[in-house]
Amino acid sequence: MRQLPKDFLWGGALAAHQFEGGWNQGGKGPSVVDVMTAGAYNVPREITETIEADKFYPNHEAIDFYHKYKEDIALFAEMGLKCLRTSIGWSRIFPKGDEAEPNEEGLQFYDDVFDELLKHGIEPVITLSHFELPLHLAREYGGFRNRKAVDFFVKFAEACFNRYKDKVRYWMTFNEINNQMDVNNPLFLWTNSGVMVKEGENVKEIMYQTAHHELLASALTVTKGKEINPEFQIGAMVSHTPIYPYSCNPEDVMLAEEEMRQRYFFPDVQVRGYYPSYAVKEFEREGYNIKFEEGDNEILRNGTVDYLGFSYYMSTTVKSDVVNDNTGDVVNGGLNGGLPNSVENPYVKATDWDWTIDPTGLRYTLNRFYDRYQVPLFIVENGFGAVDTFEADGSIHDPERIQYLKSHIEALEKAVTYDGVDLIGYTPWGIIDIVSFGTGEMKKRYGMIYVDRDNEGNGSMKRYKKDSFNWYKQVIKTNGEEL
Ligand code: P53
Repeated sequence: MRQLPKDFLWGGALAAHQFEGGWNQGGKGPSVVDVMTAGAYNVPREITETIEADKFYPNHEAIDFYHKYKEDIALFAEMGLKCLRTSIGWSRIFPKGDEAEPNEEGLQFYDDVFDELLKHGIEPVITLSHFELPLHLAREYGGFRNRKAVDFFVKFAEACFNRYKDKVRYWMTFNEINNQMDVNNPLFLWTNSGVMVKEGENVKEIMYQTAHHELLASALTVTKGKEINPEFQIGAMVSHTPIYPYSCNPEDVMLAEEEMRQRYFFPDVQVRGYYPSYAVKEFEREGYNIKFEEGDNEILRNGTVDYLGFSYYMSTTVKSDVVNDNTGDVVNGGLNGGLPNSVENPYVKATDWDWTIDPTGLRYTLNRFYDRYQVPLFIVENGFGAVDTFEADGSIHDPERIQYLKSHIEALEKAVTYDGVDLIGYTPWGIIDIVSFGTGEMKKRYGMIYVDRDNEGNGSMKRYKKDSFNWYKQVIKTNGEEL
């Protein structure tokens, strides 16, 4: 009874900027992440104006997949991955973002990577924009606050669709498009959209204008993609941290319901094809002047997604009579989740980075999404970021990671086999150790493959199998029967 569908896509997930390296090779231009230094727990990453010689930018070399991709893909194949989710670095294809023609060397790199994957029977699952906006578009155009970015993005997407139409079936438009709903941390508008907000500007209004442009870009991309290959499955991608009411106090329940709109706003538009009424009311109430052009509503209606991809790491909890003065955000302390009314949930434990561990929250999420949208779902990120110990004999024992993944797989299996949720696949985050997005650290590791590299960029870059490697191999081999 526990059986998952035979074609269930077991895989692993990565993002170009976090593992490729080769940041200025093959004609690649700098992206918004290439000017981000390393931070740490509660130390934000700095966004510098240009690349400064005396600063360390961990994404520049990352784990050097750019040169090691054959070796790494061989390891993925040994693990038995059926798919690999990664992104196409936008600034590898359009180095500045506004060129007339794409960069052939960049296109060729992904041809080589996809061929290598397909040779091993691994299907590439591709995110078009995973925090890799060309820096030039951010600096010269203001990123997605400028409507011109819509055309630049669609052009980039088209170049990818045309080139890889016979190699890639599953696509996603924007990674975690909803991160920027948390306007308290400038990191998110920058990495999602290449947007900086100046003193005195209304950050919420700018965020919604930016969002509108991205929603249009996403919808136009879906429509274009279907013309190029009707077989394409093009999805949205959101970061989902469900918000629980602290108690059965109706005020707590209603607060959680309202706060959840932060999570639902983007997929509501991308899946249903129109703005939800709570957002229309918010724009009216707050007096936001979001510029719509004629035809925009039609674009949104015509470009709805085929499926919803999402990341799930943790849950958070809110209480109506609490107002936090703490500055916690999603990156540093999932507990606070960027919400003013977050409180500790006494029923769940947390990781060393304060991200709660809540497998039931995954089943809950799958059910709520499926009820709301009735489209296939795809868990494209989930995982346990932790410090690993490299033993003298080259082994890495990571029982806590195995436990985390096992409990989340149990939860998704229940959602599929008991609740009847339509789930395409599961790609745990950072299948090989990579640079953390939130903190820029190397020591916050998610991988089942260890990479010898530290926070300062020292190390041999050699790869080693963790205990979780063989464990996951068995999970895939038995289609999730043996956990
Ligand atoms: P790191 C917050 C909440 C959920 C997912 O994050 C998030 C974030 C932002 O930190 O981001 C995703 O590396 C993102 C990946 C990222 C991964 O989560 O900060 O899509 O790029 O690496 C894990 O531990």
